[in-house]
Amino acid sequence: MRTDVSADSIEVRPIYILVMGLTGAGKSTFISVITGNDTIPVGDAGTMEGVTSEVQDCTLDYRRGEILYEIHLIDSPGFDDGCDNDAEILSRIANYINTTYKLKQTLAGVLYLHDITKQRMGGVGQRNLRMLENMIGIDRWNNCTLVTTKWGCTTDPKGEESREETLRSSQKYFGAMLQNAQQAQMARFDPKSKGRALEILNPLLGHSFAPELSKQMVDPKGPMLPLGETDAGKVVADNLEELHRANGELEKLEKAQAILAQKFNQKVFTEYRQRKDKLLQKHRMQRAGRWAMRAAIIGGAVAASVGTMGPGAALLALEPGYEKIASRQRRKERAAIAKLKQDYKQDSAVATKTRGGYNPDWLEDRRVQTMEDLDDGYSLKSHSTIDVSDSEYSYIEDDLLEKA
Ligand SMILES: Nc1nc2c(ncn2[C@@H]2O[C@H](COP(=O)(O)OP(=O)(O)OP(=O)(O)O)[C@@H](O)[C@H]2O)c(=O)[nH]1
Ligand SMILES: [Mg+2]
Repeated sequence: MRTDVSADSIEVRPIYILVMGLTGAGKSTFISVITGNDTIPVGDAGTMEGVTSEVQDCTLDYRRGEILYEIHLIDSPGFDDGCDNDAEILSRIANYINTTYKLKQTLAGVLYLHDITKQRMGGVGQRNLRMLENMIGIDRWNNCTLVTTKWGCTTDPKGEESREETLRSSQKYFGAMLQNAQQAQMARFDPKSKGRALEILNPLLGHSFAPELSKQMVDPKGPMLPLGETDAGKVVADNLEELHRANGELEKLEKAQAILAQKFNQKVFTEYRQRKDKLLQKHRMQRAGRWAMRAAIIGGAVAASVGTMGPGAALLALEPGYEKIASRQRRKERAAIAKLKQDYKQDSAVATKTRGGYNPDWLEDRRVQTMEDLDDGYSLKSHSTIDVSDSEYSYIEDDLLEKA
């Protein structure tokens, strides 16, 4: 079914998919299963270890026809019952998606994970859903997939089915998003099947949208609101006031209010982007210099030995001494990028008064698109590769080709 595709004709397309949900819903598990990356920590129910506290980016290369999707799955910290930190979690997610938006990177979709074994969805779950709805924006809900997890983990399969039906039909739960003109999708996650997990991602691959939260916070044509005045932020802010009235914990309230008062810090963003561009330009020139040097070495060696050794001489001609220098230079370049990222994280944490700061992944150079570029010192971290043509997932591609 599959036709051969040459390396030249493949287009690399980086896209971002945000994974959200309450703590323990299975976000990290989903990402670990789909990327095959078993180093991602997942929660241990007993000890609370493995809880994700920072926004994290895990990349999966997924080829469909002539497009190589570089899918960035963004693992986010889960909202939980202690609502004191709702503001902090929302601000970390906001910082990530706002940066993605500012860099014109493609946000393809949001997966919202929900644990089907939960007997009921309490206040925190419902608040989280309202925040999600407002964060995306009503006319963009088709970019969201509501994914239920932990199927078969109770002794009552009928109960699981009936909870799914309640989620689907009630306006309090998923109903609003599913019965909208731009409707969200619903899916089930099975950790035993990577193939089916990929099918959850498939419909989102061609999407690209601007979340309402970023339109309200960072779009220069928009109102440039602080977090707490955006529609999503208001859900948190209103709840904080209620909490305060109920148990009057002033210190926590003030901390959360400070976070909600935060605006996207344009100054730090612009300054670091300029510094990054300068650094990468320098590295690109060094890289060009390295290749020129190699060409010179090969040229000289070929001229000297091709007569005696034949045309294969070029392959033997790379000067090992020079490669040591080149590799030292590449190491220095990597260290400089790592330092810049670290500084950015720290400075943005100070500027926005949040723990963690902005996710430094925007410093990765999206213009680096070929394997040669990657080999030559630019790091795109934690890559997992699935070539659908060579694996058990090939049926997905066949299926799509049939539909095309
Ligand atoms: N059987 C089964 N277990 C699951 C499934 N999804 C998650 N788990 C388990 O549920 C626990 C919590 O999963 P995590 O992936 O850490 O949840 P999370 O959403 O990342 O949680 P936070 O990082 O705290 O926000 C882990 O022990 C997982 O092994 C599922 O679909 N089936
Ligand atoms: Mg997690």
